[in-house]
Amino acid sequence: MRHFTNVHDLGNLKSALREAAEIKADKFKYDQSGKNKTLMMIFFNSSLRTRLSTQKAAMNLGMNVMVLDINQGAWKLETERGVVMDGDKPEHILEAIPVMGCYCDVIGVRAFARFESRDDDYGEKIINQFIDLSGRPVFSMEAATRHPLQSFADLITIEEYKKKDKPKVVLSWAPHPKVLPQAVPNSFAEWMNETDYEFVITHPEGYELAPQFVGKADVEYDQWKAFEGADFIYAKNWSAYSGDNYGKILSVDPAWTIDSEKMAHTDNAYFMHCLPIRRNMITTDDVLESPQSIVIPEAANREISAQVVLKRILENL
Ligand code: AN0
Ligand code: CP
Repeated sequence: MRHFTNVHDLGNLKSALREAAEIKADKFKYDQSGKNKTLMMIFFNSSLRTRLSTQKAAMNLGMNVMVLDINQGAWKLETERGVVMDGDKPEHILEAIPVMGCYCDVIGVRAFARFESRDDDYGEKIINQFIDLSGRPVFSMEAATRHPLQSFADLITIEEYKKKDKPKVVLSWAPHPKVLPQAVPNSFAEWMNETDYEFVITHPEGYELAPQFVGKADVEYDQWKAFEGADFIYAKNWSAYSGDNYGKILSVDPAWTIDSEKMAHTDNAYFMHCLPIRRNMITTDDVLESPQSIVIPEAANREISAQVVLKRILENL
């Protein structure tokens, strides 16, 4: 594998899951494969899990790691070509990317949707420039439209906890006070569409995801109905995708908050969320603290998904 930005880059998911289980059983089995190789992690946005789990995964493989927070210590980067650079940005991304490529062997990039232009976001303008200009393998640590390391960890987690061959998995929108990208739900849907699970998406009207991500999922506007018989509830907020509403908050209706009454409507479902989560907005304290909440093992699997991805990139260097 050279680049990793979406589910298709990983190839056969069953063999990726087998590799994940192998790595989980012995994280240090391949501790020489990254010797004298350097990972550069570039963050345009904040992170707790991605930063720590990806760095840990790289260390498990014997890699060296450098972390750069653009906006905190690096020069602010201009991203538009043709701009007269007389403002607050001293460096252009067109020089910065090839320079960064000089100092490392693999590049991870976190660059969220900027909500200035839906075409730019859905064209993955930033991460594609890294792919085109760095000369290095590039992987997504959440780009504008997807968060594949998260979705891979989510799939590993569902496989570990499922009690049926084909569980019912429900992606549920929930309220949030700030504008959030569609990357996590898009990506989760993209990965679920590659499984044979029963997959349902529930959200208020107006929050439809892009059709290429919805795929063959059932969309159910009644959250209570969607929860019936569910084995996994995957909660997430996102802002609107459609038309003129792109990047807008259309609802903060607390009726969509996931509480224990709603969870009781499921088939004793596990509760999942990528974190960070706002308590008593997305879900209540008691759901998050219940034995059915698997948000911590889900986060722990981020180390495993990152390690499979890095191992495969190293094998192809
Ligand atoms: C981000 C998002 O919703 O995409 C990152 C989640 C992993 N969340 C926030 O910005 C709070
Ligand atoms: N889930 C996730 O990617 O968390 P961070 O934003 O903290 O990295």
